[in-house]
Amino acid sequence: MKAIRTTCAYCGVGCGISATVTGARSVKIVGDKDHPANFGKLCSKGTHLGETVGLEGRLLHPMIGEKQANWDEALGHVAGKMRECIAEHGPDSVAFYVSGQLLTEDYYVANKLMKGFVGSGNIDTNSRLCMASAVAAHNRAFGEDVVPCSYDDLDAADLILLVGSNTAWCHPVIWQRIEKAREQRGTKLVVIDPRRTETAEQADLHVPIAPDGDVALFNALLAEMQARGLVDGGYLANHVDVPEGFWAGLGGDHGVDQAIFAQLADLVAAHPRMITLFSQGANQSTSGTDKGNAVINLHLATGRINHSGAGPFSITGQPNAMGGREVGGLANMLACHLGFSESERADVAAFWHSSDLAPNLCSGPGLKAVDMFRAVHDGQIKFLWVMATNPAVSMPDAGFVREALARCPTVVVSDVMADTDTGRFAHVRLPALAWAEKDGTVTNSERRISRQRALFSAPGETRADWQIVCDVAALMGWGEAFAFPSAAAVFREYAAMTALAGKHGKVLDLTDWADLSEHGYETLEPFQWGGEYPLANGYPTPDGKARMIAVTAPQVQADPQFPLRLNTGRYRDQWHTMTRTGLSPTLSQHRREPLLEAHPEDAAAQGLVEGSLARLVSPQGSAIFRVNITTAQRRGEVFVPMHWTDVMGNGGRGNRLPGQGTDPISGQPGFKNSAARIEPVKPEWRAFLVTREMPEPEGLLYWTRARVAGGWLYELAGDGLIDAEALLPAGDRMEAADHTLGMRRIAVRDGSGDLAAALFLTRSGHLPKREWAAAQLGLGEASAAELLAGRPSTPAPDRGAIICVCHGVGEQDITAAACDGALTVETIGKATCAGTNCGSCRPAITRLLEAVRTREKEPA
Ligand SMILES: Nc1nc2c(c(=O)[nH]1)N[C@H]1C(S)=C(S)[C@@H](COP(=O)(O)OP(=O)(O)OC[C@H]3O[C@@H](n4cnc5c(=O)[nH]c(N)nc54)[C@H](O)[C@@H]3O)O[C@H]1N2
Ligand SMILES: Nc1nc2c(c(=O)[nH]1)N[C@H]1C(S)=C(S)[C@@H](COP(=O)(O)OP(=O)(O)OC[C@H]3O[C@@H](n4cnc5c(=O)[nH]c(N)nc54)[C@H](O)[C@@H]3O)O[C@H]1N2
Ligand code: SF4
Ligand SMILES: [Mo]
Repeated sequence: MKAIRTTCAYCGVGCGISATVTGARSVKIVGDKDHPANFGKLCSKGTHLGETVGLEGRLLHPMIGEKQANWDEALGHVAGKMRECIAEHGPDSVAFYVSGQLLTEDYYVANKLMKGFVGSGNIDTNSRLCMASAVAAHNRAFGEDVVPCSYDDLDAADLILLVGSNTAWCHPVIWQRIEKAREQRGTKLVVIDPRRTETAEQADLHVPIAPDGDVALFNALLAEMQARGLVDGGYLANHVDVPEGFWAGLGGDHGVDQAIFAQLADLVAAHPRMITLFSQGANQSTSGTDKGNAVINLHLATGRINHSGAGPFSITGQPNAMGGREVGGLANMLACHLGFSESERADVAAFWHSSDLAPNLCSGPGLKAVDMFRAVHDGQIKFLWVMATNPAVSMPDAGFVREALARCPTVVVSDVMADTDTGRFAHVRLPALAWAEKDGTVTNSERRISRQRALFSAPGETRADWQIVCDVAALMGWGEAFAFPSAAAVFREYAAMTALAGKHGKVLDLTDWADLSEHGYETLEPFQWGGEYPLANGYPTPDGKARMIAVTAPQVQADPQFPLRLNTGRYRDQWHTMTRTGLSPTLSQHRREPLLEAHPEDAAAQGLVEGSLARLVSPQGSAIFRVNITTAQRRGEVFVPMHWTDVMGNGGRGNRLPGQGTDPISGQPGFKNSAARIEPVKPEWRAFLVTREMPEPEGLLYWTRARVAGGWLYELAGDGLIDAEALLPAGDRMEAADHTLGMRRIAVRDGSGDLAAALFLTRSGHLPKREWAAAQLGLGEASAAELLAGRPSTPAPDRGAIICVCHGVGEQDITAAACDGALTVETIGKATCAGTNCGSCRPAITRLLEAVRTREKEPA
């Protein structure tokens, strides 16, 4: 079998993969040693992509309502509704909500259809929730959305500041690169994050900043550099426009502990080769654009930009967040980094021929995501097409978004999965090709364009996203402009169109690829547009100078009803709304449940103990989580994951809570700093269920499910009696109960005597070990007595939480090895194999080793 080179489905690092197909739907995945983004490395998510390529849960046929339809019916329905809507209510009654998980080719045709032919600006993307503030900051400072750094700069920097980035979990291969640089050349690392994440734990300095304290901190740092004489007057004079009164406006309280601030300032002063990597702690804020500019100001003022090892580096989240920005998928851009001026519009109209086919080029920007869903809610938008994103989960105030979807006369969803929270609101569902089936290009954080290549043929009736859009466009009567014979043809047109960007003074330029042949596209090697330092020859502004932007710290208004600040984000091994990673037993081990992380004093104030349940309440809604008490949280702040959905449970749905507040410039929601409070939840009973089937529990206070090998593990809690019938499959049933303890255990075997399900309930006591119970699924020898006793007759050693998912190594295994003298990540690797494959767990191992060392130092 020949290996096929492709690009990872997940994050914006954009790692190259070498994939060898090993069966009808199976594939062996290794890192591509020749790919300049990862040089052969992959994190846990990339490594386990093979577990997500099966057809379980896939949407394989077009659906109108709950009825399977053929493509002609489904496309006819979509085009018919869209035509009706435009005719009756005008083009702005139609909207597309798309995604950084579309390929550039998909994005290009969707944008062309909406802005060039439907004639509305109403196409926005989930990048609004992700990158919009960085985009706006780039536009303000540089005149164009251009990232001025490359990954190589991480190897060349002497100091790396991470602002609002949990790099070790969310960009693990960049993290490994940073670690290597630290090892090899002593690069210093600072993490600016309110939480002490695994990333922060590894840093030379952790700055536990107050939520949204970044603008004040960076202003203060810049003032400090000025006071120390480190501002680069020559660079400013030649290359930067500084607004009047700028320096006087830098004052103000930064709120960071003075000693920590002094250490930070010393590090920044001592290391001119400095990279500031920023991510969602910066972008997802009502002051996100200002944060980006505060970071960029520091780099411009000190001349730390456009040369090796220096620059402000916004890293992207999704595999093609950058490609979407390039083609113009954001509502406030037209196409190819162009805006809506008369001359830009005229050139775009001429290029797309929309002027003669349909005189329809949109007249200005469309609605940004949050406003778009408001317009759906209030009935202005009557036709919404969602592609490759799950807004019923991932938008802020998701309860409101669900109401909007429920009210919308036509909701079309293109997805790869049959059952998603957003799909449940769809009138039409269109089956798209998934990763490993689709062909096209993605652009990563460093502007590098790589191919995703198909490994398998299209299952069922699935079609490429770009093809689906072109099919609808053809039915609308615009076929001539959408008659692309291949993904390569779309790419060529897009590459040719970037000539317009050049004409209007932009840096984006792919015209060298405008004549790429089919073969050239097939064999395309990863390439970086703009080169390493695309802004080194002047900024794309009228005077060629960058702009410093005066920014001031935001004011926070305390709400006594909701005294806590709610922060949200990601887990190491889950991807967003879990539609794919949630199917992997390996990846599901790291965190099986959505945790509410709270400081010990905040937990104690509500009488919450570790592992209990708590209700998190905001003005928008509430959700129940498992409590995790940790000093990694600052007092007064709590953290929950964004991942859990209706499909995965009724607990942990974090996105019901953040409000609709957005950054006034970028329109990006402030996901990381909402008002909230916590309340204890005291269910009468707790239970868990291991089962080969997938029941949908009803009427419970709390339930979540997680994938395990051979089935699912459910956590359950409720009041009154449990409806065991509704949860358990038919079969040979054995039951044990102890009414004084309020204990109930039920095991169900199938016709061949194998364990099909087991339910364990308690009202006051302990529950058996989940790992052990889950491992009995499907086993014939699982003895009824053992199961009903709730423990194996020969107990296996307790391995604790799984730390290394690749090799299945538990916390206890690592601690035991450490006590035997393996006190480095390397020797732990030799002793247990942990951390020797993808390396994603190495920060967690370091943390355990720290704990063992601290324990050893304590007097017995
Ligand atoms: N495992 C995994 N990796 C992923 C993804 C995933 O779903 N799972 N998604 C991908 C995507 S699309 C994205 S956008 C990236 C996101 O990658 P990251 O931005 O690294 O991830 P987050 O967990 O959203 O948030 C980062 C950190 O910002 C901190 N923060 C919160 N408020 C503030 C603040 O006011 N100031 C500062 N300085 N920090 C703050 C949070 O505590 C959090 O630790 O990850 C990508 N990679
Ligand atoms: N509270 C909170 N909320 C957040 C964030 C946060 O930090 N906190 N982060 C925000 C950020 S940065 C992001 S990027 C968003 C992500 O949020 P979403 O984009 O909503 O999350 P995903 O689960 O990635 O959704 C992708 C959907 O597309 C489907 N899909 C996958 N591949 C394809 C394909 O090739 N074609 C089609 N048509 N469909 C496909 C998947 O099955 C899934 O339903 O969440 C945002 N929401
Ligand atoms: S860091 Fe991990 S998730 Fe991101 S692209 Fe690389 S392998 Fe994929
Ligand atoms: Mo993102």
